[in-house]
Parts: sequence; C-alpha cells; structure tokens
Amino acid sequence: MEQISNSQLQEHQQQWPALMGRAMELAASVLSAHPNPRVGCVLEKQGRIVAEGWHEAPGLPHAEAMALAMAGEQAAQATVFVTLEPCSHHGRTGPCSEALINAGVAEVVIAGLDPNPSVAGQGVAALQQAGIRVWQLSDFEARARALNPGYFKRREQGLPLVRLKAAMSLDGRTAMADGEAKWITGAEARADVQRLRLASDAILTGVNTVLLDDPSLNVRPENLRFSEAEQQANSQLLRRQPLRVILDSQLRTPAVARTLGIEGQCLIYTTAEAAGSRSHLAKAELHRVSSESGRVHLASVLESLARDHECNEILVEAGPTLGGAFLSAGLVDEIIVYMAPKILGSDAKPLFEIAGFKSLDHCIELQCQDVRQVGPDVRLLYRPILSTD
Ligand code: AOF
Ligand code: ZN
Repeated sequence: MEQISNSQLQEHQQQWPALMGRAMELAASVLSAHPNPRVGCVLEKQGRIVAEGWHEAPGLPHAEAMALAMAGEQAAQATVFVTLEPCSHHGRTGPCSEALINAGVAEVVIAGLDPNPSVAGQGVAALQQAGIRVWQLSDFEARARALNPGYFKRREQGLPLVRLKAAMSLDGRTAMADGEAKWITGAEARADVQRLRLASDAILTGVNTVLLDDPSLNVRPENLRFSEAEQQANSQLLRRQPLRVILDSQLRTPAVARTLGIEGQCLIYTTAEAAGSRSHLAKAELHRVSSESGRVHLASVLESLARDHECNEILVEAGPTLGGAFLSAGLVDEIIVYMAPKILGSDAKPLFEIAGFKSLDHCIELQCQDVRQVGPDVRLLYRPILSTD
C-alpha cells in the first residue's frame, strides 16, 4: 500500500482530501453502527462523485456495497474513497474487497486499516492482488481512528471507550445533601445527553443511583431534538435501545426498578460471592466478576462488556462514588460535564468522591478538549492525561 500525505498529492489528486472528507462526513452521519465501525465511501470518476454510501447497522450493506449499488455500471474505472480498509471476510455480509474487484474499480484510497483480525491488511492485499492500486491518505489516519474510537479500542485493547457524563453547578456540586438532584441542567443539555445515550452501546450506572433516582437510562426519541436528516440517518439506530448495565456488588437492585421494566436489555454485574436474591431479577442478565474490596472489579466489567457484548463505547451515568472509582482506576477516556448556571452551596454533594489526595502530585490531570454552550448550560469535554510512570 502506498502512503501519501496531502502535501505529496499530484495535480490530478488534488481533490482527494475533499473526497475523503466527504466520506468521513457520510460515516459520521450515523451515530453508531454497533458493533460495527462507522464507515463512509465515495466513488469518483472524471472529477465527479458518482455514488456515495455509508454503513448504518450490522446486517445492512457495508459502505462500499451501498455505493457500488448506487453507481451501477459507473463503478467501472472509478476511484474509491473509503474511511476504513474494505473488508475481506464473509461476515453478516460479503467481502467488500471482492465486490470492488468485481465492479472493476480503478483505485482505492483509504484513511486507515481495519484492526479486525479477520481483515487487518487482508482487504488491502486482496485488492492489490487483483491489480488495484491502494493508497492510504496518511493525514486522515487520525480522523479514521477518531471516527470510531471505541471500535479501535475494543479491537486493540479488549476494552470499550468509557465516557463519564455528569451535571454540576458552577460550584461543582451535583445534588443537594438529601439527594435532590432533578433538573439541575436545562432541556437542551438533557437532549444532548439523549444523543450521547443513543451513540453509546451501553449505559452504565451503580445500584446506589438506581436506589436513589430510579432512572430509566433509555433513549427517548422525542427528546432528541433531531432534524429530519438526523432522524433519517439514524432510523435503524432509533429502533434499538443501548444495553443498560447496573453494577451491584450485593444484588440490591429492586425488582421494581424502572430500568428493568422497560424495552431493551439489562445486565447486572455482581461479585462471585454475592448472595442476594436473584429470582426477582429475571428481567436482567446476571454476570459475576471478581471483586476488589467487596466491590465489582471495574476493569473486569469493562472487559466483559467488550468481549461478551461487543461494546465499543459506553456511557457512565453514575453518582460521585462510582464516577470517582472509574476515574481513580484510570479507566475513563472522556469526561463530559454539563455546568448549570447555579450555585448549590457547600452542603450539596460534590461531582466526584475521591478521598486520599494529600498533595497536588496526586491529582488527576485533565486536558480540556471542547467547550460549548447548550441552552443556559456549558458543556465541557475533558480527557484525562495518562501518566507515563
Ligand atoms: C467495510 N465496510 O462499511 C464496514 C466494515 O459481519 P459484518 O458483515 O457485520 O462485518 C463487520 C466487520 O466488517 C467489522 O467488524 C469490520 O471489520 C468491518 N466493517 N468494513 O469494508 C464497512 N462497516
Ligand atoms: Zn465490507
């Protein structure tokens, strides 16, 4: 495969970044194709886009197959721009590399290789063996990964991407001392959370939040505030609910918990030794993992979600203790905080319960990635800076 950067492109290749950018845009129009990656594809011929495709959900055509179907005979001698290496395996659908060869395309330009061990370079090799020239636009590799951060993390590390979501006041408080927390943020922030949920493969919480707030943890399409186009691009996704996951080391989840009674699948992670009653929890799939100080071992839960449920991206919507535990364990990739223009005072509860930091040397360092106003609130996106020692 030939690596080429934007600055090395020849005269006749000047359109390549724009065409790959369009393929990226098509891929990103779908919030999640779980467990598959989001992929976009553009077919170009004589300076014109002749077809476009994207992957919407498992079992539906891959991006290349959709574009080829749209192009028909025009696919012959076209240049193909695709955000991920075309697949080479027989999965739920046939191999895209073979379909591209059969359609007689001239060249294939990709943004990144597929880390799926059933593909991993074999898609490129199949195309090359058929005499098709394959390029990788190296300036797009980071974007190819950023498009599917959880998919890459699961394939490469056996763990899902973890997003921690929280809402707080200007003074970093989340709830009054008695637990009263409803509606700290406005309707726009809550619609944004609905989108985060829709894009997630699982929503994870702790039993204490279930006992205190009895959340539903589901996607309510009417609250998404989607445009017509967004609605259309995500029509498949809107038919499913993300998995709901409760961490419950002593099996205290009540059978009447709201989240157990609504559409979609619930998982409860408990410890090997937990003896609580299970009969009334028939509505949830029970997983037992190892324990650490009497609590479920968080990394084991994440490994199980990646291995047993193919979760690429999970959203943690938990209280300050579980949120703090995920952070302290170094298991968080992104923190999304909605900051409401309110001051709750120092009797109210903090954002995270993390005890034992004695000096600034212990603090968890973050990098701010994005700041946006959503209605009256501010949405902050942080990534922990991984310590190198
Ligand atoms: C592509 N184009 O649009 C996508 C690809 O078993 P399947 O048919 O659902 O295939 C899933 C795998 O195919 C997925 O794990 C990844 O390796 C690849 N995804 N490949 O050529 C696409 N979505
Ligand atoms: Zn494919």
